[in-house]
Amino acid sequence: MSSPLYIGFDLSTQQLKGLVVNSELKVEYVAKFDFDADSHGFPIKKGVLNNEAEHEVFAPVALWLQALDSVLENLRKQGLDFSRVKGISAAGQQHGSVYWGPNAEQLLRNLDAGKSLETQLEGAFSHPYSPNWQDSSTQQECNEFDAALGDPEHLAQASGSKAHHRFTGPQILRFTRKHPDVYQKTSRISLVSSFLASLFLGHIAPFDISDVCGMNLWNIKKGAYDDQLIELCSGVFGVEELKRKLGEVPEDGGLHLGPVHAYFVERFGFSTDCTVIPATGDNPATILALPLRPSDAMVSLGTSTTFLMSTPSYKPDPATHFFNHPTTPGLYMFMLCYKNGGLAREHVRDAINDALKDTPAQPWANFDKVALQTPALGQQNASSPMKLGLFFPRHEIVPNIRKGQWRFTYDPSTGALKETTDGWNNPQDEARAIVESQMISLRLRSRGLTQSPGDGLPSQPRRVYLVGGGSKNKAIAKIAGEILGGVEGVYQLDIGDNACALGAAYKAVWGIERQPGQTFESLIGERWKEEEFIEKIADGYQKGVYEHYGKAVEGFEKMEQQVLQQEADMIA
Ligand code: XUL
Repeated sequence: MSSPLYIGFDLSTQQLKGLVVNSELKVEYVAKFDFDADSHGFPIKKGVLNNEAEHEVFAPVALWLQALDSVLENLRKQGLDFSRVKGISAAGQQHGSVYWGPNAEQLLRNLDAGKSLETQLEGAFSHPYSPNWQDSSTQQECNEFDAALGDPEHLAQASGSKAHHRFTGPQILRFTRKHPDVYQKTSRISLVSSFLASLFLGHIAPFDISDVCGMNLWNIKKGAYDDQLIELCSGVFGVEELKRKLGEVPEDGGLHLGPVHAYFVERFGFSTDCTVIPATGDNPATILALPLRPSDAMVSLGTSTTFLMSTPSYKPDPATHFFNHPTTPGLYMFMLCYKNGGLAREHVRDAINDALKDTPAQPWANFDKVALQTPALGQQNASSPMKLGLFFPRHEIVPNIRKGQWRFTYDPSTGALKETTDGWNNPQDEARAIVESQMISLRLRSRGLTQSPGDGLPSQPRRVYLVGGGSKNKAIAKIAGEILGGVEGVYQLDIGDNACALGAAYKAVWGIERQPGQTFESLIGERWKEEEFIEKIADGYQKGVYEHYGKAVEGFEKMEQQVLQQEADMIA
C-alpha cells in the first residue's frame, strides 16, 4: 500500500479534476468539481463571466481556489493516502492569465494549514479575474501583433501561431491599456497552468515550455522570448518590467520545481518529498495521455474540436498552431482548434429528432442511424454531385468566418461548385454532412504533416485516437476513419473525458521516475498496456473510400475560399 502515486490536475473551463495514478499508470482516484454546479458565491455560467459589450470572457480566480480546496478534500474523503503521492503536475486551459499582486509571494510562502486556500489567497491577486480563451476583446491588439513582424505568416513562423484573440500576449497588451494602474501593481503574471503549480510550490512557478507557446511571445526556434513581440506587448511600460512579470522559462518539462509547500503536508498529509513538476496546457497534456507516436493523430471532440499531433516537423502556418512538445525536445505539438464542434452536431441531432417527432432514450440514436444510412458525401450514385457544407453556430476560428450555415454541391469531374440546397434532404442529409465537414477540414489542414505508411499507401496518420464526449459516438468514429484514414484504425481511450488530467498525471510519473535522459515516450511506452487502455472502435483507411474523400477535400477547400470571399465582399 505504500507504492508511489502521482496526481494530475486539469483546470479546465467548466471544472477542476484531480486524477491519481500509480507507477503502472492505472487510475486509482478521480475527484471533480463542477464550477457551475458545485461552487458558491460566483455568478458564473459555464465557468465564466461575460462582458458582451467588449466581447470579454473571464473567470474569477478565487473560484479556482475554492475548487482546489474542494477537490483535495474530496480525494481525502475517498481515502487517498496523500503521503504516497510522490509527484504533482497539472494541465490548465490554455492562454488564460493570472495577475498576482505585490504581496503574492509572501502570502504563498506563509500559507496557514488551518485555513482554506480561498480564504487566505483572495488578496494575492492584483486583478480578480483571468481572461479566458473564449475572450475576443483583442482585435486591435491582434492587428498590432500580426503587423509586428511584418505579417501573420512571420508571426506564425516565430511564435508558432498568428495572432489570436485568446493568446496571452494580445491579452496582456490590452490589459496594460485598460488597467494601467493594476498592471503596474502586478508583481507576476502566470498562465493558468503555472498558477496551479505555484499554489503547490508556495511560490510563483515558471511557465511551461509548451504552454508558453500559447502567448504569441515565445520565439520557438530561438528558444527565448521574441524581443520585438515583448516590446510590443509591454506597451508604454517597458520591456524589463514585462520580462520581470513573465519570468524565466525552463526547457525541461520534467524539471523538479521543488517540494510541495508545507501547507499541503500539514493540511492533507502529503509527504515532504512530494515534488512539483511543471504544469502544462490542457491540449499539450492531452497528447501525454498515451505514448503518442509522431504519425498518430488525436481528435478531441468536446464543446470545441481540437486535432493534435506530435511531430518532428515545424511547419507553421497562420491557419494552425505549433507548440513545443511538453516533454520531448525536438518534437512539436501541432494543433487545430475549432470553436464549433459538439454544439453544431447537437443542433443537427435535435433537428432530426424534431423532424422524426421522436425523443429517443439515447439522444444520438437517430442521428447515428441517419448518418450511417446516408451514402458518403450524400451521393446517391457515382455521378451525382457531392454535398458539402459549413455548419457554424458560433463564429469559427478555422477558417475565420462568422456564424452561419452554407450548403453546396460539388462535381469533382468538372470542378463545378454551386451554393445550393437543391438535392439536400434536410435535416437528414446534414447528419453525415456535418461530421464529414468537420473531418474533411481536419484532413485538409493536417495533410502536410502526415506521411505514407509504406506499401504505396497514401499519406495519412498511423492511428486516429478519439477523446472527449463525441468519442462515444460510433457513427462519428466510422466517418472519421473513412475520411482521416489511419492504417491501424480508429481508437478510443478508455478514460473517456479524463485524457487531459491523465496526461498531467503521466507527466508527473515521468518527471519523477525517469532514468537520466529517458524520454516520456520511452517510459510511458514501456508501462502502457494497450489492451487495457484503448479500444479499437472503427476501421481507419479503406482503399477507394479514402481516395474518394480526397476529391471532396479539394471541393471543400474551394467552398471555404468562396465563403471567405463572400464575407470579404460583404465587409468591403
Ligand atoms: C486552445 C484553446 C482551448 C483551451 C481550452 O488554443 O484555446 O482548447 O485550451 O480548452
